[in-house]
Formats: sequence, C-alpha cells, structure tokens
Amino acid sequence: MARSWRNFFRRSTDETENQSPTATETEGPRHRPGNGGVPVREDEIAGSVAPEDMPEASVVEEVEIVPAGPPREEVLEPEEVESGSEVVEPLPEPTAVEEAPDAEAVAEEQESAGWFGRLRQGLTRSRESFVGQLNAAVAEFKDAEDEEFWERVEEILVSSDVGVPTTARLVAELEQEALRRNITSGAELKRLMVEYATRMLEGPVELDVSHKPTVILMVGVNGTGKTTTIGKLSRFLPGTTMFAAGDTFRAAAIEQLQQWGERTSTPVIARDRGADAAAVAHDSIEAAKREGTDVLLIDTAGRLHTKVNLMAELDKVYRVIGRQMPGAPHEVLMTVDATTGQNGLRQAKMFQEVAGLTGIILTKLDGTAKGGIALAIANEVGVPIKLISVGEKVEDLHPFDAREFAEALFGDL
Ligand SMILES: Nc1nc2c(ncn2[C@@H]2O[C@H](COP(=O)(O)OP(=O)(O)OP(=O)(O)O)[C@@H](O)[C@H]2O)c(=O)[nH]1
Ligand SMILES: [Mg+2]
Repeated sequence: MARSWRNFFRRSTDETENQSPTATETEGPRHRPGNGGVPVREDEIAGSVAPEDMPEASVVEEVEIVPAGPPREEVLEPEEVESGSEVVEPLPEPTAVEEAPDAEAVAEEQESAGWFGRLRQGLTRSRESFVGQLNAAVAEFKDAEDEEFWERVEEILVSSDVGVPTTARLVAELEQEALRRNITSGAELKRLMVEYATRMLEGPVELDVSHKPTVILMVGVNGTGKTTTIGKLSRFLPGTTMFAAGDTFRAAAIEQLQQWGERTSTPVIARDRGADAAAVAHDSIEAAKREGTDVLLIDTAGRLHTKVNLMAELDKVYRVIGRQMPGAPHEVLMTVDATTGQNGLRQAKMFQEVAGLTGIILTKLDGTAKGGIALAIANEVGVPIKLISVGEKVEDLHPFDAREFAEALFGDL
C-alpha cells in the first residue's frame, strides 16, 4: 500500500515527536551553509548578518506580488550558464502542464490507479537492465556459500548506480543473513533483499509544516526539477501557499514559477531578473507573515556548483531567512535527478555538507535505467528521501515509501 499524502505532513511538533530531526522554532536554525550541519545559535546567526546583507526597503527594487494572473509578456532569451569549470547546457523551456486537478482527486487517483504499478512502470528500463539481470542471477541461486554468486550480485548493483560502498554493505549483510538463515531458494533470497533494501531506504519522510509560515527552501543543480516540484507540491500542501521566485539568475525562471502560480492559484513574490535572491527571500517571508500564509516555498537558482560558490550563494539567503524568521528555513529540500546516477550522489553529498538538507526529492525516476541511486543516497548521504517524481504532471509526485520502492526494484522473481 502506497504511503498516503494524508499522513505525510507533520502539522504539530508533538504529533510525531522523536520521529523527525527537524528543529523546532525555539531551537533556532539548525543548519547554515558552510558549517557542515553543525547547530548554530540564533544570536550567533543574528549577530553574523552584516548590515549590508539586509535589504533595506528604501534601496531595493519594487516588490512584485503576482496573484494568479496572466504571465508577463516579455520572454528572456535562454543563455548558456557557466560555473566552476563546467559548462551547463541551457534548459529547455518549461513544458506546458495540464490544468492542475483538485489535490484530493489527484490523491485518490494515485491510490486507485495503483501507485506501485506507476512506479514500476517508471522503473521499466531499470527492471530490464537491473532487475532483469538480478532475476537471472537469483534464479540460479542455491547456496549462500557460493562466492561467485555474491560477486555477480555485486557487479549488478554497482553497475546500477548503487555504487561501491553501498553495494559492499548491502551484499555483506545479505550474505551473512542468508548464511545464518540457511537460505537455499531464490524466492526467499529476494524477500531478504527487499527487507534489507527497505531497511536501508527507511527514514523520516514527513514534511514539517507545523510553523506559520512554514518556510521550505528548494535547492539543487540546474534542471533537476526544483521549480516543477514546487508547483506540484503546492497542490498537496495543507492550507495556503505562496511561492518566492528566488531564482533570479536563469532566463525565464521567474515566468516559469509564475505559470505554476497561475495554475495552482498561488501568489508569487518576485523581483526582476538579476535581483538579489536573498532580497526576494526577505520580501517573501514578510509577505507570507502579512498574508497569514501557511507554507512559503522558495525557489533557488540551479547551477553546477563548486563548494565555494555554492556556499557563498546560499549563505546570504540562509542568513536573511534565519534573521527574518528564527528557525527558518524549516525544510531544505534538494531535488536530485535520478538519471544522473552517481553524479547525483556527489551533488547530494556536497549540498548536504553546505546546505544542511532535511530531505531529498528523487526526480525523473521515469527516465532512469538504474533506480539504484536511491540506495546510495539513503546509505551515503544521511538525508531521508521524502518524495519521488516519475513524470512532469502533478500526480507524478508522491511521498517516498521505502518498502514500495524496494519492491519495485527487487520485487518479483
Ligand atoms: N520526465 C520527468 N521530467 C521531469 C520530472 N521532474 C521535472 N521534470 C522536467 O525537468 C525539466 C526541468 O525541471 P525544472 O523544474 O525546470 O528544474 P529546475 O531544477 O527548476 O531547473 P533550473 O531552474 O534550471 O535550476 C522540466 O522540463 C520538467 O518538466 C520528472 O519526474 N520526470
Ligand atoms: Mg527552476
């Protein structure tokens, strides 16, 4: 049974105490860039904000609150983005997305259409390459003492983006347990695989929306699905939402978020392209407080980053948000494109070090031949996967369910 949206949102801090590592407001901001996730005191943060970091009302450009209305007419030319030593291809223009249906109806459709089937469909190519190979190997399994068998499993896992350290851990645990239980059938071994993969993938998936406003910062490299996910997620969030166009860098990024604002009837806080992202964050928290908004979703610019420029970029945004609302951002979610494999794992590690993530959203699982990246992320990054996306539509976003995912990967024989 798929994890439902209904119990995905944590609305009050005592409901699921001890289940989530997220700090409460009174504890102050838990992370900030550059400190490797080390807790920082509120006074330390407040004291560290240089006056020039704080946008003054008199010097900043006009804030634009865009209610659900027609998108702006001017279309900015796409440009090539360069950062660090890597050149990033410009993104394709945002694809038109159908009118967003009612969230309740979407949730029902997801459940009735069998989300599990949808996920498996998404991992089809993965099932052919990864699961197909694994099934072939496991079909021959007879004896847990057969070293060649375990080597073959290792090879398959490593080539499916599970990566060396995670594969080594998983196979060592499986081998030990298969020997201990004296497993001699492939079907039994498959069940054991699902059990161990589930255990590895499990984490606190709930999204903390207990604050008013709850501030969610979306981060990740370019093209991984930040903006799209903000739009989709807003359909499921309880209460009122607001978007902040913190990506002031990429051409058409503001318009893309405004289109989502229109589709989902969500107000969008924006400034002009090239404006200071921290100033947009500042404006949006002010506006969310003023309007009594429940959840504020802040988009950020996606670039391929070196650690140093990522830190520099996020540091100011964090400090301004934390100063404006102690304890915020309450969730820092990173989108990771599952099709980028081990590269996505490296990105997640770097962002975790620098940005203090509270959750990962694994996107584009519909396009990967190697869903094993989820295992590597769960095991090596230490941040729970909270959501997965298997397509561009609203109903393609879903709360992550460890068992379901493990079954889709290792499921049948
Ligand atoms: N197939 C598929 N496409 C997706 C998924 N999620 C997002 N996309 C598409 O990926 C493209 C990039 O998504 P965006 O949301 O613009 O990515 P972004 O991270 O905001 O990119 P930047 O603004 O450049 O940093 C868009 O065309 C999305 O529709 C998914 O789960 N599956
Ligand atoms: Mg974007």
